Amino acid sequence: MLIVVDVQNDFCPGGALAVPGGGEVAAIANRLGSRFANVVLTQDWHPEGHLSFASSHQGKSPYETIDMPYGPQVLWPDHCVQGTDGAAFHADLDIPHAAKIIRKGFRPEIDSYSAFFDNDRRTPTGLSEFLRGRGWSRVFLCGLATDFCVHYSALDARAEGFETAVIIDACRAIDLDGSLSTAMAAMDEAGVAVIQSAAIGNP
Ligand code: VGL
Ligand code: ZN
Repeated sequence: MLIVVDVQNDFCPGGALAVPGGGEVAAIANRLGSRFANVVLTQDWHPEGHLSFASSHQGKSPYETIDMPYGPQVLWPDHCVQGTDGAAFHADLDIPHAAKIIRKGFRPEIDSYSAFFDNDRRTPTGLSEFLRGRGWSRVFLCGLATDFCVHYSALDARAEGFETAVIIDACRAIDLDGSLSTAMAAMDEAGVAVIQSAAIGNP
């Protein structure tokens, strides 16, 4: 099955937290989506004033890191606020047979990069149970951003016992202070396969 991570306007050029080349992922994800019978989409979905926003912390600027009770947290520009155009999926994303949309990051005081758990690593989104309930043991990931939500989703997929592959040419990265190389090393270490979309035949 395929998980398409956060292909939303705010992560695409013109958006509040634009990922370089982010918009290119929509068409690639559509092509991939047509090869998979089973697809889940994720959607970053923050309330106004979310604690991952720099604007919620006096004197702090976007891309600074602070300590939260659950560990270090990068502060972001306000993005993917529930119900806004920035939180909507990119207009080109077209995978009508996607069976489920996992919304994440909706608790005001905690971020959620992963499609499986909030950043405290404790609160599940329910995705593992959904996948297991259908007997799916292998997940492929694509989307935004390689070094944040794709990365953490891939690590959690492995930790939850799923065979996991990231389709790297169908992802784009933020790359903040070396975060992309850190993410690639962590995924390698965890046993996440990194593949090209050309390798997808009939999964
Ligand atoms: C993401 C930063 C903040 C992502 C979400 O989708 O990778 N990154 N919220
Ligand atoms: Zn976010």
